[in-house]
Amino acid sequence: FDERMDWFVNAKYGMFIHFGLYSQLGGEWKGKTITHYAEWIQANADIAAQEYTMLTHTFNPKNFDADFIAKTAKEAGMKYIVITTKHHEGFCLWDSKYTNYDVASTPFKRDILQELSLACRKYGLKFGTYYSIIDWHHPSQERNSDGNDSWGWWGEIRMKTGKKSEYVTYMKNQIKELVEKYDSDILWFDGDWVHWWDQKTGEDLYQFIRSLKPEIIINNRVSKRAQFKKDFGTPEQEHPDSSLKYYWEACYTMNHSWGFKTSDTDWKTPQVVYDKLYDINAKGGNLLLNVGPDGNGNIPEESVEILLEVGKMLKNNNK
Ligand code: FUL
Repeated sequence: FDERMDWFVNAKYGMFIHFGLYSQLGGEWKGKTITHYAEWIQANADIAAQEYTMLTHTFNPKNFDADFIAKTAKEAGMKYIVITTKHHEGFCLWDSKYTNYDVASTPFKRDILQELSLACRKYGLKFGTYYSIIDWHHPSQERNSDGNDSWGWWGEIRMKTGKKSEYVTYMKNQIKELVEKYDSDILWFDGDWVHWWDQKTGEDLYQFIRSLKPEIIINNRVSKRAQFKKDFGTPEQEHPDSSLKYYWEACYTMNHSWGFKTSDTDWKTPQVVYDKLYDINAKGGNLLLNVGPDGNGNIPEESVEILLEVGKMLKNNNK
């Protein structure tokens, strides 16, 4: 039992936001719809780094409305929001001192994390930051020429010899920004499966973050998720059928893709979402339910409708 985890356990329900350069493409590249997740399009359509980088010139999600998003989450019965501050593509949604591959170098310029973290405070929501260990843009990493596992070449991206400590320093500097500038309540890591990321490096990073903000909550993908269960487990698009010995949060999409995908219209009904939430909570877990805003910054209407409908159902049942 850990007091630090109190708010998290009581929260039960949160919003995941997948947003990045890929959101502009909606899962399509040069007229073709790509298979699998839209936020993986750089890998799945095998887009050359130079060409992908051009997406910074057109990143201008003018309709991004942090107040609306936080208000919708609140009305939906959610207690926290976790946003992809840097997904595998490496692009940063805040003005980072440590890279130019960030929102400040786009026509949009606005600091998305600043706006969203403030909106969360306004509506009494906790604010969490997703941060990918894998980074397809950082010069320390390169394509694995012999990778042929299920994630493909990019999913097994390799650390260049002698570059690991430089990259870990980059991670620490950026995480310090997330904690100090935006007072992040949850650090949500991802990409722990790459071979060069080991349990020890992850545990050291965990300690480093706790030293910056002792009460912060960190997911288990900070280290190797199969071995490491602190602070909470992260089943993805599935959840255990009974309670567990450790804290956990299941993340789910409302359709299939995390990132915005035009062709992905197979939405779960509000009843299905409600039942999942109920089942997960009954087994002691949280539900982190995803939305993928489009290139203009709009959350798909269907997502908003589902969220608000589930919110009503929760109210009617006094949850
Ligand atoms: C996975 C990622 O590869 C997906 O793109 C998504 O972010 C999901 C929540 O985690 O590991």
